[in-house]
Amino acid sequence: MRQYLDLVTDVLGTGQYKPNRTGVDTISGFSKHYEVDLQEGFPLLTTKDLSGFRWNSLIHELLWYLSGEEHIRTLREETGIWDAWADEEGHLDTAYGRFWRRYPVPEDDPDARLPGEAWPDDDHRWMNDEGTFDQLAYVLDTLEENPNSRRMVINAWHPANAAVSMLPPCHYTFVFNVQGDRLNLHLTQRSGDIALGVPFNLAAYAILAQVVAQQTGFELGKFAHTIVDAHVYCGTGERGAWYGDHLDELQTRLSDVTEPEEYLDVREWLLDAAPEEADGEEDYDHVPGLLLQASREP
Ligand code: UFP
Repeated sequence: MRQYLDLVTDVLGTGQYKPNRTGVDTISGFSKHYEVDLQEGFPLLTTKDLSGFRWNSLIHELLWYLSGEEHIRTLREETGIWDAWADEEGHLDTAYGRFWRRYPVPEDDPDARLPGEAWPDDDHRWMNDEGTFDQLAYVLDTLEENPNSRRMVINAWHPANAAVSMLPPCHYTFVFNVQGDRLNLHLTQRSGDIALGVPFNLAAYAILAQVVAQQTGFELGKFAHTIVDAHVYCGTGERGAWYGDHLDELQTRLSDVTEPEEYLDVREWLLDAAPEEADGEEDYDHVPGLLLQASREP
């Protein structure tokens, strides 16, 4: 994908050396942005191995976000990618889906809710029984009822949680935007590991855009991605040698490719990775079922 390779070239060419909390130093650039037209195909990086179990992890991680679960008890049967961050019972504090589907709302008491502030009532259609807010339901309904809205934001960032979390969300907010009959998605990421994290992040949100477009009847539009601190780990620093060096790998990826890459057809893989019990059955409610539904349509 040309845009990814341009991102790598840009950061390596213009970025600055930057130590950070990990003990492995980076070459880092500020506010990097690219866009991909999803109608031209799926932005899967053919220079990065996203096949097999990695693809499977990606799909299950996305299903997990959509489920709204704050624990990984189901997810860890499929992939170990979040195991290191969770406790024995499977709880972890970087639970994107928990905020997507069940964002905390101040309780109905005078101290938490200031006079004049607007909050939905407990029986409001986007409130869950436990008094949390379903951002995804809000967006899906708004796409149907008022698609010109400029407020279709889903936010995984909770400042108080983020301040004490071991790993606050990296891809922390995204916005749907309709232009004509096309549905676009813009993702903002505060911190992006270009070699390791970003290929997965962009693939996951491209799938999400695809399934939401199919569910709501829009044509697929663009995926746009802004990365505030876009970095490449360069294998120096106190833990550098242990962690390794992404520079060599990225240089190989750059030199391998002379033409914009071909997109791969992911439909077959989606079907392979889909859990059987999610086959349109009721145990998966409306939204997690999206991915399946989308992957089965022609
Ligand atoms: N990172 C990503 N994408 C992700 C994820 C993590 O690029 O989806 F979960 C990288 C970014 C950064 C590190 O290199 O993980 C998180 O560190 P920090 O919180 O210090 O930014």
